[in-house]
Amino acid sequence: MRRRSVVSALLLSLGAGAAVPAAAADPATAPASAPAPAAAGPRPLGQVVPVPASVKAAGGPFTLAEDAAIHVPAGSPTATAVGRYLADILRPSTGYDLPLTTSTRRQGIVLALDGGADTGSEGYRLQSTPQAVVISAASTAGLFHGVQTLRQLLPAAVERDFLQLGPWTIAGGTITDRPRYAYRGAMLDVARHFHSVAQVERYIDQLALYKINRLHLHLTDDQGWRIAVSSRPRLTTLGGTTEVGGGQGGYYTKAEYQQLVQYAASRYMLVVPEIDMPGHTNAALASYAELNCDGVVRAPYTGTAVGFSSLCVAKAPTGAFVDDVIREVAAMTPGPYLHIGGDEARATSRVDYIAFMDRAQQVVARYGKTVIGWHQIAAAHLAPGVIAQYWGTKGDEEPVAAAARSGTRLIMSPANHAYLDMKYDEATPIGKTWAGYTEVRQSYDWDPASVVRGAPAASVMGVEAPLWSETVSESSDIEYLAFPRLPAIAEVGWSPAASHGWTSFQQRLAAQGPRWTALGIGYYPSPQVPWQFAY
Ligand code: TNX
Repeated sequence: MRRRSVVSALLLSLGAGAAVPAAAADPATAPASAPAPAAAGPRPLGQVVPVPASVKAAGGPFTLAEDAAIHVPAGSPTATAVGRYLADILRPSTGYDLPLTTSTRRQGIVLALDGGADTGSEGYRLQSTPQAVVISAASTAGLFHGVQTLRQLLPAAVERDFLQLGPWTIAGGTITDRPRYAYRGAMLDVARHFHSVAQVERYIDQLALYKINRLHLHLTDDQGWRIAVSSRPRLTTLGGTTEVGGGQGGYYTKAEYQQLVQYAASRYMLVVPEIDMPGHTNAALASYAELNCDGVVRAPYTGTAVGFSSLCVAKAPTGAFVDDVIREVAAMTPGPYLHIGGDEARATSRVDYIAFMDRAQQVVARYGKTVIGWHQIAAAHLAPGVIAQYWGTKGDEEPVAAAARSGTRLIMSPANHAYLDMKYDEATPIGKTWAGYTEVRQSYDWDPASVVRGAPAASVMGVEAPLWSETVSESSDIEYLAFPRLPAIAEVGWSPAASHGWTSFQQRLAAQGPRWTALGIGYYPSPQVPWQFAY
């Protein structure tokens, strides 16, 4: 029996409810505005991030009963897995048993694979009535995203991993929701500082709450090579042992990488591996002498400068190396995308850069994958289907616009809005400043369709929030920089353009604070947001 006495639940609940985020307790960083009081009764149906496409309040609320079940469709192991995922979140805090059942009674929590045509391949409908909260979708991805909405409609205390006092009530009505963009990504740089499988999985769980569906891993850079390549063992036994600041680094074995890919898949997230070439390659150049034009092995690098390294484009061993690496990484990648970097290749001549990127595209295609490259790849001859990731700040890069007009698709990561490693302001203890201070409103107020002048809106396939890790080593660093900005970019990627509005977002974001506290996320308490602390 999971239930405990009402008295102990009350005590636990009061203790937890009194908590405030560690960072917010510091008067120097506390928000200027007074914390808003916790609202009485269930939160309004649309008070979630990202804001749903359509919300219609109606009827009485739903309250989760102690003896409720989670109904899943018969014959769908993946939908059952979504039900289990939901039960794992709800059981510790509610203390309820919440058994999974395939009974077709529409009572309690119901997951149904019968979404109408209007929810698309990732959308869902959520109907809340006094009898049941029903999430229906055409796909299990849609059910999973609907579950994230359900979580956010419940009191924040539901995220705690020990018993809390209910009631667990959701306002009545219907949400019909589907994403604006199919590609909604986050990038983690595991090269500058290595991040363990457990750290990446923790971040995946946090990203899932905001309906992010792509995890781009920046696996290689000057300071470290993080993915095992059997045909090139020294990349990891040597190239994997360094990181910024002189720490011990690390790398993923193939089995560990598979574990990450599978964990992400269980959260409906596709891993996009990046092998950054021909620059950002000192870790490879330090592992294999033959990749250097002078044949002399490079010293390992633990600083933070960029733009000094290059594979020797003209040499035959470089071609063989690229083939080996792309072949093995493609084989470890169930998703369609393979990112080949291509940024800041300042130590590669323009002629060599174009020759290299032209060839690398062919290699990726030979192993059955679709190329993504940083937007400098537009200088090369882009093959049909290639995707460019825009990370500029001005939007005036004509080669990128021209490529988009010729059919290249774009992922939007404008550094002055979407870079999670920028400092919030001059007091931010970690992060960089080259794209400017980036407060949460700046992360929110942009439209992916109009970032690059002259690029057709239809060329934009989505957004991505990169987190470079020169100054980031612990999960607490990741979380301080990602929250609250990651949810802002997630909403830009998911919600209809017409729903965009800072005032509404600010209020909905404020209500996320107690949820992050319950999840152990030490967020940046931006003074732009009237944070709620009680839940
Ligand atoms: C630029 S964005 C880089 C990275 C750095 C980052 C720091 C891009 C494609 N390259 O190498 O880590 O700035 O903000």
